[in-house]
Amino acid sequence: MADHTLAIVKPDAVATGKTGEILRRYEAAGFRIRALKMVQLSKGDAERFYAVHRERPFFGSLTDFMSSGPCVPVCLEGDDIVPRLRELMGATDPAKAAEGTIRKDLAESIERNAVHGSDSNENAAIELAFFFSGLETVQ
Ligand code: FUP
Repeated sequence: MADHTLAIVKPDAVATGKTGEILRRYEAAGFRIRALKMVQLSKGDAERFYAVHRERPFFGSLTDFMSSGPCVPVCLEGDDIVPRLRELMGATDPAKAAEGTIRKDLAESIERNAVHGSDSNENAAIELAFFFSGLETVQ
């Protein structure tokens, strides 16, 4: 069975009109879109989503940014989708991201870094459930 992961087009990329280009790259890589919507997180939503980073110095700034405007969460499906999406995204810091990756080409900074992708199958399941009900996800 194919794997699933959560991608997010973050508020910086939505605000600067890069949503379509990022979705195009997912499809060009052969990933199947199984759910998609636009939402604006509250500060509390962003704090719950990034709870693992609660003790980090950037937590307040990160959650302000993630709740600053609409974002586009996406359920992607494909074999080995978790590591394949991470590769397509590039390193967290766009200055360190490989040529041709989404973050290298489209991200502004380590915080405003255009996209999210789950880092394990376990976290993918948790993060997909945060944004999507079973009804919103096609089989
Ligand atoms: P990633 O999995 O690549 O999104 O990176 P992390 O899970 O390590 O970090 C989650 C988010 O925290 C990043 F997307 C951006 C933010 N962050 C910062 O703002 N500053 C840092 O030094 C590290 C991460």
